[in-house]
This record gives sequence, structure tokens and C-alpha cells, in this order.
Amino acid sequence: PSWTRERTLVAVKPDGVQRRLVGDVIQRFERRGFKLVGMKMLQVPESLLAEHYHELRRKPFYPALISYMSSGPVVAMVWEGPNVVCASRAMIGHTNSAEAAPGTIRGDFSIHISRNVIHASDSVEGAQREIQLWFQSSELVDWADEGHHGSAG
Ligand code: DGI
Repeated sequence: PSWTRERTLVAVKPDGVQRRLVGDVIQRFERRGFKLVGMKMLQVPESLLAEHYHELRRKPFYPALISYMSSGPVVAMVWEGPNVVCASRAMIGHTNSAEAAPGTIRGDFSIHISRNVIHASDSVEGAQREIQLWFQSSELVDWADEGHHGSAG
């Protein structure tokens, strides 16, 4: 491809799994034209969450965040495509659900920042770090895009 191959980590959080929103999330990313290259369901170990949310460790909401993220399984995915990091942040919407625009995942499905349904990496560097943290390289599939999905290119 002409674009440098960009990937991002997306995770449907425990509330999203409980509410059967996994399919809707996948459908939005597929319809947009992004390519799924990794996916798994897991009960996220606290050690992984501690690394994932390292920057937030001193925030007052951190213990509640870790307990929420440990409250049930998560569906983690790696999506690939041009500007997928930036595009997926726009698709998930503002961190604070109250400010998330209708049409975004959070804007359509969430009313509170502490139950905001989905995670997506917020920078290209962050995405690389998170993908390495959440996935073994053997869990990522580099499949050929044969152009059957209808979008150009
Ligand atoms: O990348 P985001 O998930 O949009 O946002 P982030 O990396 O700043 O924060 C990670 C998660 O932590 C976020 O999805 C929800 C939670 N969080 C962030 N700020 C607050 C918060 N939870 C509460 N209760 N209050 C906050 O101010």
C-alpha cells in the first residue's frame, strides 16, 4: 500500500461485552473499510491493566478504573488501515460520554465516563506500545486484502 501500515488497539470494555455491543463495534470498523488483523476475548490480568493505564496510576479514579476493567471479559482487536489511529479515536468519540457526539460509539451507547464501552489507542506510538502489550506477534494475522470489500484501493 502507499500508506505506511498503521495499526491500532481497540478493546470493547466489560460493559460493552455485557451489553452485546461487540458485533456493532466490529461492524462499524469493517464498514469503514479497516482490516481486522487480530482479535481475542480475555479476562484482562491486573498486571496488563497496570501497564496499559500506567500514566493514570495516580489519578483518583484509577482504582475504580482497574476494578471496572477487571469486572468481566474484554474483546481486544487490532485494526489496520490508513490513519486508523486518528480515525478510530473519532469513531469512538470523546472520553467523557457526556461530550461524545451522537454517531460515535460512546455518543450512541454511553452516558458516563466510567462506563464508556470502548478503548482505542490515542497516538501511533501509543498504539505500537499497546499492541505489543496486548498481543503476541503470532496472534496478528497479515492476510492479503484482495479488494472484495468494495472500497477503492
Ligand atoms: O483514551 P481514553 O479512554 O479516551 O481516555 P484516557 O486514556 O484519558 O482514560 C482512560 C479511561 O479512564 C477512560 O476511558 C475512562 C477513565 N477515565 C478517564 N478520566 C476519568 C476517567 N474515569 C473517571 N471516573 N473520571 C475521569 O475523570
